[in-house]
Amino acid sequence: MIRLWELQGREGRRYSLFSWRARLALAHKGLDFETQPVCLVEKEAIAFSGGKTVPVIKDGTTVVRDSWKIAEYLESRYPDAPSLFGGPVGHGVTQSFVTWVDRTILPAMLPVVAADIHDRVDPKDEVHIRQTLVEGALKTTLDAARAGADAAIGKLARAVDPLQAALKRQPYVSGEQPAYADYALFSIFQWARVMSPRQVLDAQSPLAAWRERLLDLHGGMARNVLTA
Ligand SMILES: N[C@@H](CCC(=O)N[C@@H](CS)C(=O)NCC(=O)O)C(=O)O
Repeated sequence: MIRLWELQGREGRRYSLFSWRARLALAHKGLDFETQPVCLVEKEAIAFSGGKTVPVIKDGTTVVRDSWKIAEYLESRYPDAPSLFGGPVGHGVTQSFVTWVDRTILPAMLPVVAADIHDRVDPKDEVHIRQTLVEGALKTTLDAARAGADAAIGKLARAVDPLQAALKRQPYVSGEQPAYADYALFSIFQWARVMSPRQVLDAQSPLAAWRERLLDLHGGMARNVLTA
């Protein structure tokens, strides 16, 4: 059985966005896995991986760290299971898309949810989150992040606008069926859903309808979790 190390927040919330990518990639491949929750400050729990971030997977004796490397590993190790990329061109385009998500959509979502994340992480991780996400990445204080969260939703809406247009034409980012590009984008919205009570998307929009389709996939594995 494959094992996945991921983060655990208050009341057992599973909020690591990069781990959601690994979870959905494993489910897409039809692989059984068990999860091993860890706190951000418990680095010794993942020291065997040679790094300090989750997700990490262990498949037999093979250890893979980093969500993109995990997707590439699963695609090459399990070639007969449904494809995450759809061939070499899809592999390349997906990598470009994931980079755009990480450099545009993730930074647009962060000011919306940072204070809410702080409030729902394991108490042991509160200082780490404040120092890394709020004071480090956002270069602000927790109070200012909280006060500015709603205003940041407008900027997020502008950042995701190209996706609203694309998803009017096809049901998934990857076309007629979901694949890894969908999971990478969805992970940002799942991060928000698990940790923040804010409505981050216009409920009538194509992107909100797409998020509902993603929540239904793989037996509703992303829908049926503890949320904010
Ligand atoms: N590029 C990495 C990024 C992973 C990452 O940043 N994970 C976060 C949790 S979502 C983490 O473990 N951070 C460790 C820390 O903040 O100390 C990947 O795609 O797996």
